[in-house]
Amino acid sequence: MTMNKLLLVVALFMSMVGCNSVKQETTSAQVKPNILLIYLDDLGYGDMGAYGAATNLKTPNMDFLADNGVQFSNGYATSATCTPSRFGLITGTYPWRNAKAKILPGSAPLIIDTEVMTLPKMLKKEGYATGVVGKWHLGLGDGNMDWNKTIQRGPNQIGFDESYIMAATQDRVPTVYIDNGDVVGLDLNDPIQVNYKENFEGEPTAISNPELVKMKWHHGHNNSVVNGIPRIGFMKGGESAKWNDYDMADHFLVKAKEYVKKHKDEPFFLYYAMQQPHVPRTPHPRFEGKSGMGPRGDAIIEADWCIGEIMKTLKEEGVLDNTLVIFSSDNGPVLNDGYYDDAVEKLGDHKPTGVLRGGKYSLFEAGTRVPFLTYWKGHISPKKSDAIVCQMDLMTSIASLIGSDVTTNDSQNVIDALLGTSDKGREELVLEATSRTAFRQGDWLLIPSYKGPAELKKVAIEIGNDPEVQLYNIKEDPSQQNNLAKVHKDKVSQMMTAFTAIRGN
Ligand code: NG6
Ligand code: CA
Repeated sequence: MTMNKLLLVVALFMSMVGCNSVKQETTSAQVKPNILLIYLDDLGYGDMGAYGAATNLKTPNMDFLADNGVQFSNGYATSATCTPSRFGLITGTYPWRNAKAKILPGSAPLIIDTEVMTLPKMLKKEGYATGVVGKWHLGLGDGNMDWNKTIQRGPNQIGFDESYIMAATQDRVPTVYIDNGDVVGLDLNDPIQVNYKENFEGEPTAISNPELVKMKWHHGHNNSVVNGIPRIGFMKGGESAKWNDYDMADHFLVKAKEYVKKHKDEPFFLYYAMQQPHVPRTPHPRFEGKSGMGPRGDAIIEADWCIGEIMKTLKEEGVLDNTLVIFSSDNGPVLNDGYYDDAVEKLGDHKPTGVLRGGKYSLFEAGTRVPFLTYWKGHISPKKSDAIVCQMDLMTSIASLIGSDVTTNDSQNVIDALLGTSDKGREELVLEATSRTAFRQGDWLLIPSYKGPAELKKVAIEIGNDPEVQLYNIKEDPSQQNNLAKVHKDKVSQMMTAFTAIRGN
């Protein structure tokens, strides 16, 4: 080789290396976006403007994400109740595989094995800062919980570097915030005790002391009374640590904003698990009357405002175009979930389930089909997508986006659908509701025969039980009015086989 040729080869090599490193830099900058997962509690398929909410239920910030991102019409939670849905979201595994993934009391131990891979662990492995702010409801501790010591098993042991949470739900004790395992504002001279079986001697309850109750209970919710709101479970002590229900949204928002500010210079994952519009609905007084639908509507408007604020923070901190925002809800809607709060009386013509049948707790579509949005400024083009996607898929999908090979048997890679570059989502999905399962395949939904009441009377929701097998074409019949099981017997048996193959029984 002549000197000139050698120089040329070296120059070419250098330029290739140079190019490559530049390219790599850009690519790695592009493929490690921050992830902001905004997760509501009991927001229904029809509970926001872009999904057809009544016009007085104004949700401009949620609608912004829908109008400028991908709005899914077939986005699913894994379950029609909270704990199992969150289990699916965090572990990428069907919740019905874990017998403990049921609505948990506030005293339940952590139901996620600290050894298994999780969404936050996968992100941590890829260099992300990981944080959760808001509702947890996946259990804490090991069954012998002492709330007065640092909690040893919780979000920080399954992949979150930082956590600021409530243990279970707003209607369950203990009614305190927990900051990285420590109860916030606790006075150790007034220790907290929690019991879900029996009351502590001499402590008032909603039954013994009805005069303490400001928000009346309809069913359940008649144990300890905190801030005039009767709860599920008994709690003693911890007076200085008790939260203010009406400040809760503001409180979590401050924590979420602080998290973004603290981690804006590194890739971060923030799981912002909002408490609205789950009961007890306690929007801050400045939102009172805003929806004309009572506290449930006002709480949704409050949640929408919070979303606007966190989006503003992303912008102000200069990370908006490097943040993939994912928005969804843990299960479908319910009106009366145990308190008299006008949710039924003031509903007007609003339809929380949209066109869908059922609601929270239901195997019908409104149990698990929820608003599902992705937004990433400059990277996602606005689109309406009919692809079937499930929250459980976030683990494998985000892994593939950021160059991790983590996956699970159940979590599928639907990243192209999530980014709006493909219309192809899942082919099949098993749906769960209060320990029963149904099967979606393409446009079809199969609900096996289940004994038990057709309707949960107290919440006035049809939960999908029928001694007859049910088969619906939910593309043509989204409201599930025509059971076609007798007409399409072959379809039933073909789907039953595929369903059983996944369920394993
Ligand atoms: C139910 C509660 C309901 C709600 C739900 C959990 C009663 C009678 N009902 O048991 O109010 O707390 O559990 O909701 O206690 S979830 O969204 O967290 O799954
Ligand atoms: Ca819920």
